Amino acid sequence: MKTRVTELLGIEYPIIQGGMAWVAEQHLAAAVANAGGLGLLGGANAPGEVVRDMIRKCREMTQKPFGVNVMLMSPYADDVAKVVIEEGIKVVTTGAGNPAKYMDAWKAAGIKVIPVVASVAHAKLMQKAGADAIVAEGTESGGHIGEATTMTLVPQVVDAVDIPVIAAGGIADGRGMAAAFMLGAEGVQIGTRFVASTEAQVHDAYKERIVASKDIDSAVTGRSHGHPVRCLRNQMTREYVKLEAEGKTMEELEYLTLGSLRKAVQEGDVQKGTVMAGQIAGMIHDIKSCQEIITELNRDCEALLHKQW
Ligand code: TUI
Repeated sequence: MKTRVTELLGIEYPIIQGGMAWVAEQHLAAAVANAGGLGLLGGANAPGEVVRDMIRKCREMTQKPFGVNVMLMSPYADDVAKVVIEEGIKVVTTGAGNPAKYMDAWKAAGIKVIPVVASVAHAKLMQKAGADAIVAEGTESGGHIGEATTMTLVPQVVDAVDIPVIAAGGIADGRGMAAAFMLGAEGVQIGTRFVASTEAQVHDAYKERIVASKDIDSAVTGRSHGHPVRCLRNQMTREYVKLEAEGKTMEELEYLTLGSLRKAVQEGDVQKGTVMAGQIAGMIHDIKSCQEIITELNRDCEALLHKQW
């Protein structure tokens, strides 16, 4: 499947791995890259030097292209924005904000810039600012989310911009990928399916929580203070949502989520930790290699796109 996205990124399949905080490190990004997709390292809240180290380690694990996701709410976003240039990274995706202030420097360094957006207005703004492509991320996604669903957001963004659109949120198999193409996307960004992969350096308890989850097992914390985050229901989300309903402020609730993603990813505390995952977790029943995931996605997507109805 050749699209403007495979051309732009020099990859075999139009599949991008999400730049997930604490999850998208060198083992996962290199495995996705080696399987023909675009691997991404997640800058998350890490200092620039930590990201530099991940980039160098990833280079030792793959000859294929990979990128870095710059999480714009990070206190280290400015540092990470510089590190990607210094390290000669060719693709940057951004999340949780507006990357306009970095755009000129990144473009001058020959970086392909792909902002992740959750609205048509932000997509248009990003095209105007010089973005090379856009990830339109629906509210089905895990982590920090917007309001629109993938089904409604993707075609509206496709109509609003000329640059290629990559669909994200709720995609984990060939059916979802084919559906995204039907909506006009030229690539897909996939997160949760890659968390439940053999290569992801994520505690087994986290992967098993995804495998065990059902369709309505996710919850959104932080809606009341404008920072909605989707994760799998547990002791933490129950407590959080209850206190939110009682009108507690973001500051008063912070103790519940401080370091909680790391606690879930690294220590496997899936009760008190934050188990970020998308709504499609309910459809994931096994842990597979990135190679298997990517091969099956493409095979099943292509079969559907060629099917005679
Ligand atoms: O960024 C994401 N997903 C994330 S970031 C993250 S780390 C985190 N952890 C705890 C709390 C908050 C963040 C976990 N998951 N996805 C991309 C995305 N970007 N989704 C929504 C947006 C977005 C939202 C508002 C992009 C832009 C925006 O505003 C634009 C503006 O002009 O500021």
